[in-house]
Amino acid sequence: MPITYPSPGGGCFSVSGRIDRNGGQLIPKRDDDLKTEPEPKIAGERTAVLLMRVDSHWEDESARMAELRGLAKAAGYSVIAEISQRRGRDSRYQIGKGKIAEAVAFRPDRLIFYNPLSPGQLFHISSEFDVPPMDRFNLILEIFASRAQTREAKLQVELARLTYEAPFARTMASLRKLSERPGFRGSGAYDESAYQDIRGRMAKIRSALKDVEQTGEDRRERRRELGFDLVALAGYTNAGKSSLLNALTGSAVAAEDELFTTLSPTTRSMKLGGRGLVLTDTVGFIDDLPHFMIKAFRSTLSEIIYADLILLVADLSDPPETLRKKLVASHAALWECETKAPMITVLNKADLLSLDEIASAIDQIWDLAPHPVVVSVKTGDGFSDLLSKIGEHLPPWREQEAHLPYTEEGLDRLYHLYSSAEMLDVRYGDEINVRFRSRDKLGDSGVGG
Ligand SMILES: Nc1nc2c(ncn2[C@@H]2O[C@H](COP(=O)(O)OP(=O)(O)OP(=O)(O)O)[C@@H](O)[C@H]2O)c(=O)[nH]1
Ligand SMILES: [Mg+2]
Repeated sequence: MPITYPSPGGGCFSVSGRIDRNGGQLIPKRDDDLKTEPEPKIAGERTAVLLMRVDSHWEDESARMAELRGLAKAAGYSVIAEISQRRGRDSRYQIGKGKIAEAVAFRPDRLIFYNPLSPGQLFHISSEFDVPPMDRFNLILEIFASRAQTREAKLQVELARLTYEAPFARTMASLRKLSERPGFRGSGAYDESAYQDIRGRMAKIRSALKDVEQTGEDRRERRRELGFDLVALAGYTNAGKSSLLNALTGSAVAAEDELFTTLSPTTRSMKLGGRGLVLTDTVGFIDDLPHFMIKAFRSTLSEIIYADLILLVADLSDPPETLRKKLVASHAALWECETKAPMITVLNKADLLSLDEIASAIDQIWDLAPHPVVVSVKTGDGFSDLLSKIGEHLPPWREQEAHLPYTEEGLDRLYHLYSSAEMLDVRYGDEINVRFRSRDKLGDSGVGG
């Protein structure tokens, strides 16, 4: 049962808000501001006001607001005002009720909260204001839903949405009942059955995704048997993962200055010193990614989980505090995925910094950046270092021997070795004696004879 929001505010015109970028506070409109003709809304354009309750220990509220703005943009909203307030959490409205009233006065189509909204808060805000609220997780889900193209991505998004909504469905239904019939407590059998429907659908999706995961596992196994090393690109959204994939493999995967451009894994191959690599680009990470989302995206993330090597891409041009936070978020996500592969940290976008700035940035994040390499995908700087580091960290190749019979099967194996291993010596006698170098897996799969 999807959460039902009240219908949007209905205003056809938006009045632009003025935002004080330093304090993040909304500046009240002056009279002369009001003289400006409101810009007509472009057909289909959705407007939003961003609301953020600033916790006392936060020092990076403007970076958090900037990211929320980026997410809103990626979801197709045009942000008309940003309102923040430093205060403790309000149990009914998350932020001060007066701030919500200020936001509603802009007549946006949506109120987007940075802070997570509990089912109770969602209910109270929805019932007292006529602009539907959503929080950051919901916004991320909306972006994912609009970009999901493959069956796998669609199933994952639905699973994440249902996991997110299940507790809401229960609470919203009973709160609605409470408000309709004062004195009536508890949800009835109907609400419980709707909740059970959600659980049932989630179980079905999980099982379908297990099949997808198995297919992925078989595909990775086949690639390894063909002698490919599997390299996964991971990292915070917008760090330049797809751009790096394009630069290394000469492809043209979509790379945009927008959050979550990539959702489904994209794979391209390349050669490195005689070895074949399969590079996979996947969905980016974001701060505070809830555990349920990582679980829902497990089949996509398994390209990272089971890789032979992970390239953790980071945007070195971010302010050091932001860069640290993004690296922490990336490591936390990788930790949740239980990755075991070695990792190289690709510090990208070096073209945007001076040499001094690069040195100072590295100084502040070295503990979060295993095996760092500074590159610029834009200029190609640092690529030779990156390629030699990749070579150093690939699974080792060892020298092996095979004795193949002169049969169709033996010749098939020989052909397979030529395409997947470095051939050192081939002698034709009573049988074909081959000396080659390859990763262990080839020997294990019986090709080694
Ligand atoms: N200046 C500069 N910009 C870069 C560099 N590498 C990537 N970019 C830009 O950074 C933005 C994001 O790049 P993407 O490759 O889409 O990043 P991503 O990590 O794949 O992002 P998502 O798929 O959205 O998670 C794009 O506008 C790129 O052109 C670089 O070395 N220098
Ligand atoms: Mg991408």
